[in-house]
Amino acid sequence: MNRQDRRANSDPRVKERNNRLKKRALREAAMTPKPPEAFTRGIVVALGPGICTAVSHGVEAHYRCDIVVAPGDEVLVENGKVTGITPRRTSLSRMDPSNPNRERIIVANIDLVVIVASLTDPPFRKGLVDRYLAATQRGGAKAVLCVTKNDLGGDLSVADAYRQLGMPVIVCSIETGQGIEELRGLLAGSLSVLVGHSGVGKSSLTNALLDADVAKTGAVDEANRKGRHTTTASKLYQLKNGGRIIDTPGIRAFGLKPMTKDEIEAAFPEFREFECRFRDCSHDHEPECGVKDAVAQGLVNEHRYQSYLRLSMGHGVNDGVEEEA
Ligand SMILES: Nc1nc2c(ncn2[C@@H]2O[C@H](COP(=O)(O)OP(=O)(O)O)[C@@H](O)[C@H]2O)c(=O)[nH]1
Ligand SMILES: [Mg+2]
Ligand SMILES: [Zn+2]
Repeated sequence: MNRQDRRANSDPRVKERNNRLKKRALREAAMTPKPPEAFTRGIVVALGPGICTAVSHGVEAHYRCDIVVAPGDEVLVENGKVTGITPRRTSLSRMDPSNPNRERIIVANIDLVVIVASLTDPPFRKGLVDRYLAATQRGGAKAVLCVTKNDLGGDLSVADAYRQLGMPVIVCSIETGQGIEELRGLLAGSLSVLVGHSGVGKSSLTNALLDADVAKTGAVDEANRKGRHTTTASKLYQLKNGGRIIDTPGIRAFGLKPMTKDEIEAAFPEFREFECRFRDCSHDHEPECGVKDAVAQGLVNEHRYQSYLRLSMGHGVNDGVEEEA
């Protein structure tokens, strides 16, 4: 500071003017849009090769990403690149088809797994529903069964076994609008994922729930009565009621990594009330098995018991039905 400046600084009028200028500069700085923050957190809504799309502070943007993330993950972004994941509250995984002991994460941090299954076209696959249910249980989320295409007819009693488990069951049709409002209500305020065989109507439900035509849907292939693969990647959508849903593509086969005895027991809670002669009864070949008796008396659903046997034998892959065209 030279002598002249010092003199000017001590002048009260100059001081006042300087103060005014400083205040104005501060006001202007506060109003100027800031450059994107170097560090931010976002929620993954979709994935692409080497990139992920995430929403951060209400803004959707693409970020470079070379770590394994899934829709629903909360990620840390540094300078346009995903560098970390917040520990997952829940997840839904399936077996890696090329390595039965490895898991592939489908979605993260979901509150609810909506298992979508049509009554007919394609037919209701109980084994698949039971595997999704076991995977949901394992991943820590809650499950809902959504029976679709009720306008096409079919036997609604397939859902009875699930109602008996205390699982919410919603019967829907996008043709008549049945069940859509009920489903929307159930999803309010939660993060949910729609899973199920391709062609059952997951993307159609997504569109109906959003009241918009955003998810691609496809006609069921007439030749083999299997849904055509139309959704190619999972995507997270925001509902008006604060709910968020993730639409997932059809998968070739929904396999489960071999389950532990505890995980299997947790997945079949309806067996618990029946007593067996042997403490460690596998409910398979042992005499005086309460579970087998319960099945014979119709107290435990036969197909649930068959699903249990397949899973406890480590056969978590499919139920002898080719799952996907
Ligand atoms: N009749 C009838 N058809 C439906 C219903 N929901 C979906 N579909 C049809 O089923 C086909 C597959 O639907 P899509 O939503 O693509 O199934 P996704 O593969 O599970 O996503 C499409 O042709 C839909 O129009 C329904 O409630 N009733
Ligand atoms: Mg789809
Ligand atoms: Zn037993």
